[in-house]
Amino acid sequence: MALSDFQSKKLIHLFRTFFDTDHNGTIEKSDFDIVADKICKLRSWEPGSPQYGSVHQRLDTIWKEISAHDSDGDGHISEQEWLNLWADVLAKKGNGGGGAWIKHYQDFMFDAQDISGDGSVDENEFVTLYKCLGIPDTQCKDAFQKLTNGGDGKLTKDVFMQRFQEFISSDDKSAAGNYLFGGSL
Ligand SMILES: [Ca+2]
Ligand SMILES: [Ca+2]
Repeated sequence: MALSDFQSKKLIHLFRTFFDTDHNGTIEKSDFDIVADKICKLRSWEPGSPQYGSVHQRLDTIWKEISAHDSDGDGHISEQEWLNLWADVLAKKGNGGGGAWIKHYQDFMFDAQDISGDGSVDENEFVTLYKCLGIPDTQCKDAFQKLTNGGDGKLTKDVFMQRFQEFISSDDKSAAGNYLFGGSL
């Protein structure tokens, strides 16, 4: 199915902000290494620790799964390849589905946000991770307020998954999930 302009805009925001971390216009393995290093540094996980190994291994798996969509085989995912990937995902699976890598990415992002490991994400945890990944402070706080409909709540995994679906598939400009990746859209 064809993506709407609004869906494309959100997915390009995700591409540019969370995936193309070196901002060279394409996604490649080194972008994932940058994210892994940032998260390990934030959490003080040293090379050789199980947590360091796990972060790198999980992101490595996600990159391998995403790189299956590198249609021209140049080792990079371009913005067009990224949009084709999502059009394909949404066409095949409907609004409730996703490729294997999407589930892996959802689990990874939720775990990365849930710093205390209690199964839900509070504003401080959300802002801490997103700031580390380069989202401005006020934008992180604003996004968390939107995601939790007012902000004193916590983001549970169920709500996170619901917001993720809204982010990728909703054409409703007022959907809370539009803010999942900190975007001012
Ligand atoms: Ca890149
Ligand atoms: Ca490519």
